[in-house]
Amino acid sequence: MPYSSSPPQIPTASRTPAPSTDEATQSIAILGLGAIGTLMAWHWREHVLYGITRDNSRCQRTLIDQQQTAHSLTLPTWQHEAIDWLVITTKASATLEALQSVANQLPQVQNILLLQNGMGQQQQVSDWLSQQQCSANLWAGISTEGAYRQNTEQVVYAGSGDTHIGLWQAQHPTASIPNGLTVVDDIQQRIRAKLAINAVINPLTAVFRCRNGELVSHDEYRQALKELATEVQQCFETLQQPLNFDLTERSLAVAEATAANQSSTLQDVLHQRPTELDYINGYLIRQAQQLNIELPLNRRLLAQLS
Ligand code: NAD
Ligand code: KPL
Repeated sequence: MPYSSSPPQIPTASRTPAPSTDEATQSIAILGLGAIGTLMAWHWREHVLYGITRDNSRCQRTLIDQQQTAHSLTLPTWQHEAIDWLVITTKASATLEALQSVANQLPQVQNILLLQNGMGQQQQVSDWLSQQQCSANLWAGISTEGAYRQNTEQVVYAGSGDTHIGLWQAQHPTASIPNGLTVVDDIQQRIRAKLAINAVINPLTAVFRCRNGELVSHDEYRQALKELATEVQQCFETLQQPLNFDLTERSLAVAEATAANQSSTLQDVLHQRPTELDYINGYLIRQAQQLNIELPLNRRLLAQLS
């Protein structure tokens, strides 16, 4: 049983830079024990783990793996222990508030990783950390893993994928990296590429209440996809951050490859939860606005889904 119910002692050695190897035991606190947070806790079950919930309640979760086996996870609450990684897996909009809720403990943190979709929250956090003169390294990551919450405590591992992380500001990483994460030196470009695809597929599937594949097979939806992808592609060019692929083709390919999926935005809408579109299309609208550029299709979709 890899988890203990009382906080384990952190060996002093974990505070000094360790060689970059998957085998090194890390101390990791997870802030946001929803679908992805619980899945990562399970991947990292051999490390020293802590959880953080809104009400400081015990972090008791069950992960149902792809063989339908249920794994019970109990993470002690992170208090003032020194940790190698603070990993934030809240929705994008909750990021800064969640981090601020542990502001007093940040001197104990070596690395902060934001593992989320969307953009805007990373720079908000980076600016706030600078104001606080916090010395922790800020990392950002994106994942193609799939998990969903069956209820507050049960998470289902729906599909395995890759998780890439990189330092938010270009520096040389010196940290030891937990298993399952691949370090890249172009994380901002990768996040932008994912955001571009999400900006096309997610609002359209939510507005049309359709599965991803229907954006390809249904003529009217495919036309809407082409028009939105063109607007998003041009937006990135105007921002002088051109995508290095054709967004219409890539969006059609991703929609086809994930044909049976309900996008995360459609799931949020169907469950009457707030969507992350303000950190996807909303982010693009705000960036474009700074250059006096309008994104009418993005704006209309956002208004329809608000
Ligand atoms: P989720 O809603 O299941 O989990 C978020 C968790 O954060 C919830 O348990 C919530 O209670 C908690 N939280 C919010 N504010 C908090 C606070 N202040 N303190 C402590 N806990 C707090 O969401 P999710 O599906 O896990 O998604 C998280 C992020 O990961 C999103 O950006 C999403 O787009 C991204 N993502 C999810 C998946 C997936 O398959 N679920 C895949 C890739 C990326
Ligand atoms: O990331 C996704 C999401 O649903 O948020 C896609 C790629 C659209 C797959 O469903």
